Amino acid sequence: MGLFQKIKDMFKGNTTSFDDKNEIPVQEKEEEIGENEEENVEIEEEQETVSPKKEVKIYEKGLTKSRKGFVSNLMSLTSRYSKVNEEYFDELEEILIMADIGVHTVMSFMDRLRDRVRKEKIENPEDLREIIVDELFIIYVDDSIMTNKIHYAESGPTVLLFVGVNGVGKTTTIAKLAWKLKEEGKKVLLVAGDTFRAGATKQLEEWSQKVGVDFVGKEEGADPASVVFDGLKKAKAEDYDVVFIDTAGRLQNRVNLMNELEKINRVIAREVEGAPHETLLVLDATTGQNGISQAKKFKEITNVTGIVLTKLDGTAKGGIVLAIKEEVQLPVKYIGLGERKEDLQPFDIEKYIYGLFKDMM
Ligand SMILES: Nc1nc2c(ncn2[C@@H]2O[C@H](COP(=O)(O)OP(=O)(O)OP(=O)(O)O)[C@@H](O)[C@H]2O)c(=O)[nH]1
Ligand SMILES: [Mg+2]
Repeated sequence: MGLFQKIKDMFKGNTTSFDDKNEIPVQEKEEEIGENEEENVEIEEEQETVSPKKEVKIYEKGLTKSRKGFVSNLMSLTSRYSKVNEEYFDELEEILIMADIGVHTVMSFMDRLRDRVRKEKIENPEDLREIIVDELFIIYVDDSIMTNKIHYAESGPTVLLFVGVNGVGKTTTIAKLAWKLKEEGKKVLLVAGDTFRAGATKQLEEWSQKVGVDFVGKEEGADPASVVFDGLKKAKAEDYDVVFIDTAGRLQNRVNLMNELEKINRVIAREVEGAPHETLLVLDATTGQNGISQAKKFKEITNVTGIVLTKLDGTAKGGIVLAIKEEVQLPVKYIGLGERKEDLQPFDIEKYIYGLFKDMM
């Protein structure tokens, strides 16, 4: 069975794989992280529990823009052509490139698709819908290296370092994930390693209060490595499970950024063996190819172990996940599908494909 069919069976009108017995009660209703709450009414009413079924809904809702953009272009292409021909292929190629999928991925995909069309003698574009989804994503699904699992320390605190350029969503991602882990019963500490931008430390402190976790920070302009040192000392002395380190996105130049990350990493490695356990690069999905080049640069200056792709709810393109896979070769571990704390989700390729292509299924 193809991937498309498998995912369709998993999610579409099939309640057995997501029945309510899997639901985990949330102790109490928390204050929402997001500000534009009117738009969220539909899901919010059902937010009493966090279940796989609700996670699928968050994917569906967060990918609405991409469905209306990328996927509806794809569907209209199928309905405009009665026969698969050269013009059809040209248009398909253009739609995929416009969807941020990345030129290399699109080219090799087009080759495979043409091959299948020839071999299987496919003439009707309708018959290509499933094949397109299968061929686009099969590499991702089959690749076990692309795990979304966070690497936790076997003993002592797990240290998660967050890096990325300014405005991509580092601080809010930390808040969302800190909330999630706290709800799972972990003792969480936030460390304000961004002492560069005015107000950055205060912003993280406010988040720590909102989501109900602890915080370590110093005054603006303090040495970030010394804040990290203080944070890790506290984490070890008071048995924290997870330490989140926020860093500055905006430094005068690349050399400064590199030096600062090196210094922070030295302190982390010295204080906690095997740390940082993850260095998560935060990318803004709405920046497309620019995000890809940020990832390449960060990979050169520090040991990035995974990607958090934010603001997927804000893009009509939806294909950047594939470009990251092809051009950056790092796993996407979390995705941001909106501004509420529940909207940060572990990246799951099957839910993602369903959220994107459900109208075709
Ligand atoms: N719609 C949407 N907005 C998001 C998401 N993630 C973050 N944002 C918004 O992006 C903006 C910037 O987020 P921050 O967390 O402050 O970004 P940052 O990387 O810490 O920025 P600097 O501290 O300036 O480097 C905020 O308004 C967030 O609410 C997401 O998944 N979806
Ligand atoms: Mg920040």
